[in-house]
Amino acid sequence: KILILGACGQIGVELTLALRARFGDSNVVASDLRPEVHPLLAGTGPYYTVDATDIKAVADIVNKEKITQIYLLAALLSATGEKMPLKAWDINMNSLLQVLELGVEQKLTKIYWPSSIAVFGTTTPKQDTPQKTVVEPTTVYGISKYAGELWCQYYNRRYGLDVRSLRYPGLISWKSAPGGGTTDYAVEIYHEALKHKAYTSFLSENTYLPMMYMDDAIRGTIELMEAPEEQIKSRMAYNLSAMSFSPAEIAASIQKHIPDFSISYAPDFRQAIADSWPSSIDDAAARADWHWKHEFDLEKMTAEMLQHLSA
Ligand code: VAH
Repeated sequence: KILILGACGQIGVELTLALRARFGDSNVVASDLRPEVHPLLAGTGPYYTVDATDIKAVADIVNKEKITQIYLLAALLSATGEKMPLKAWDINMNSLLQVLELGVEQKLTKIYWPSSIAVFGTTTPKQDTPQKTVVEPTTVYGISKYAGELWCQYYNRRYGLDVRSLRYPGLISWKSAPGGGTTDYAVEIYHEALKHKAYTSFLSENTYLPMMYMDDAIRGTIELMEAPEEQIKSRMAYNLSAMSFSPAEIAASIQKHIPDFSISYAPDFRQAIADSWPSSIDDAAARADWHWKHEFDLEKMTAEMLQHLSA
């Protein structure tokens, strides 16, 4: 039975839906800070309001629901993290450390914890960033994600805990809204294109970033978690990649559907965060170890996003 912490977030909603479709609604327990469950999850399975850093409350759910796996998605992302560094560190790290400890105590069979390409910094090779390279994160979010990867590897080596992780690129989804990320422009742009046929990007036009459609990210997560343990060669997070594009390129892909859509640029504090990240990622390890392959490119994603958002 799976417990999802942070089930109402951008990834959480989609992962909860996908796991419930796979294992049955009652076998996937959703939880988040908010008192009301996300509308898309309402009535489809158990929900608890819980703070992922309150390990006693989390342990109570684990015992009550006989949980055997935890997916810990609760976190403050890059842009929010820069506004409240110590809170971001506290939420991102204390939730993880307590869940890892609980995993050992309760002998959980598997734990999932997302990392991000945000672990890479300005000293990392920017193109085709390898799985193993210089990793010097410059945001609190990136620092917490890399530190978290090292803790996951520690708990696997020391206690044999089967904890797995992925370095997600920017994720684009329509079912759930992103929150506090630097790549969120790539979600906002579709909503604005349909509403106003115009969008002002907070990243400059040639800011190339690794990106992925949410369907690919969810499928990759489930494929990673279901891979036989002996295929998991890295207990740091796996690089995961699909495509890279810039605001100018995503705007051009939208203009193929909405010819009079226009984009303007007003870079803000998030530009410096984006500039510290790679432009493209080498995910050869994921492709070799557990046969990862992406399915959505920019054109296919834009068609899907506009179709679903205008339905
Ligand atoms: C963020 N969406 O912008 C997240 C992600 C690589 C970006 O980690 O912070």
